Amino acid sequence: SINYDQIKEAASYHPKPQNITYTYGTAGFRMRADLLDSVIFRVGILAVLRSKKLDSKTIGIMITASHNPEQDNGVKLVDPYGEMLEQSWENYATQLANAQTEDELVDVIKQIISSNNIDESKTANIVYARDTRPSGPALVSALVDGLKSLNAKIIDFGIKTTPQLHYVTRCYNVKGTEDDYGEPTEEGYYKKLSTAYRKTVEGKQRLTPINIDAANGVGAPKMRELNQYIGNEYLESILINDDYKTQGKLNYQCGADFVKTGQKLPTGSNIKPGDRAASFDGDADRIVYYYIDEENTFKLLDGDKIAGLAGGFIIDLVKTAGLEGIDVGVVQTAYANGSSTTYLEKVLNVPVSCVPTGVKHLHHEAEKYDIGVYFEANGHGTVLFSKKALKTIRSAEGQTAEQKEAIEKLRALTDLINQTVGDALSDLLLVETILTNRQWSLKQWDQAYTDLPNRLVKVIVENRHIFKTTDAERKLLEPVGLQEQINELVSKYKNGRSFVRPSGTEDVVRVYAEAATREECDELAYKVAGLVY
Ligand code: NG1
Ligand code: ZN
Repeated sequence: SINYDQIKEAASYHPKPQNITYTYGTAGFRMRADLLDSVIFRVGILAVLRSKKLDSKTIGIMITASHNPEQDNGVKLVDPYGEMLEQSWENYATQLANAQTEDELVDVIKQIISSNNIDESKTANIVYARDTRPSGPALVSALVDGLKSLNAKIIDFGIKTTPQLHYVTRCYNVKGTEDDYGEPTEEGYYKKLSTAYRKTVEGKQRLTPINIDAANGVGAPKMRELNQYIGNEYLESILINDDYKTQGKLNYQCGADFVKTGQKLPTGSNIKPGDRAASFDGDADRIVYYYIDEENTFKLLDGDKIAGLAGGFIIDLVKTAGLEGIDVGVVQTAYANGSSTTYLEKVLNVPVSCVPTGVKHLHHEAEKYDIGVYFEANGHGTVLFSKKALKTIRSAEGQTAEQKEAIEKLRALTDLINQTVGDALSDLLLVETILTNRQWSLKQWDQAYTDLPNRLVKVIVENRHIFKTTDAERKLLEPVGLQEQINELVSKYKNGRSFVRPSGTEDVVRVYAEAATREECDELAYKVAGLVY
């Protein structure tokens, strides 16, 4: 069982800095790496308690700060099936991180144990990974000190993408059961995805090369590796911004967040009209596509476009396969472009739910459908197949050749798609599969609908916590009266929509606006920002 002196001794090497309050937010802890040593040590402790609480199930820990600048880092816990840490435990993370002294730390640990009836004698199993950030190794050693202070059984999964860590965590926990998810190894991941990909494109004409901006992050070596398993005859990719070894380059003027936010090409890209391109973010859990048209205009195919593409393809397959009992739904956030929602509801005729920002909200909502497609506009998303859907797809036989083929494709998709979390590599293969099957260019895909001009601005305010939202963050409850002022502004614009919410990852308030034209949209965004400021 637990040796508290051992914990105190280990903790004394990882003291909490004075005058700082940590918060476990939508993306775990995330900030300048030099402030994270004590936090990571304590996250190790929390993971051990979580594993003990869940009967020794393996808990995952990912050290990354995604698309943030290179000097930042972060950490988050992954629950046994690859989901984000259960929300009620986020508080414990925050309490552990903020315990000032070793004695306080021990008190918090004891409280967590007693309020959850944790059996101290249970073994704790942990798997961890990190991205390519230079601060990674030092933070890993703080983590290991935390894990060892509670005698956990530890697996070092090395440098990986965030979705690979989610994948392996699930694999460990369901191995040999009816929910088996594949081999709990990096190789198992590549084999599963590549085999499924080859099945879905077999016999189809290969598309032109896909230019991939890997944000100079971990996605670069991992995409290379994956492509070797797939084979060039099935997928031709050209990597740029693949220098993950030179300091200062990670996410710098490149990557999915840079492209989506700036609505422009990443540094180093020299694509021409007709070329196909995509960007990953720094830990390869987001992807956006783009091209330039004949007029040399930059055209973005973001998470909303991917949701439309994937939703449409899956609905067609389900219909063709004759699996009428399976319902398909799409989950979005308030940041989804209004045109995408209209397209999904009116053209594809799928139910669309809107939930608050943050993957855990999207994920849980998507679980309510037999097949739930969820994407954030920024390119983070995936598709979930319920147990019922999996069973139906696996056991269906089909009468005609057409039905059989559709069933085979659906089956392959359940392996191709990383259902634990949004995954740039897996999502790239999903998009490539659909475009190959449809023989569509990016322009043809883009023609489904035209995005309404939109603008996202950050406003720095004295205290963002006074902003309280409702209706999936689309309306403000507080400060009282502000929503009425926003409504009045919005009503003056054709196709106008705007909302205000406090960020969960940065100390800012975000203002989003869309309207019929670029000028009107920008004007609306700045006027609403003016109300907030
Ligand atoms: P916040 O900072 O709460 O807006 C941002 C993204 C989310 C999500 C999280 C986690 C936008 C507008 N917000 O959240 O979509 O990705 O970070 O990384 O893109
Ligand atoms: Zn990311």
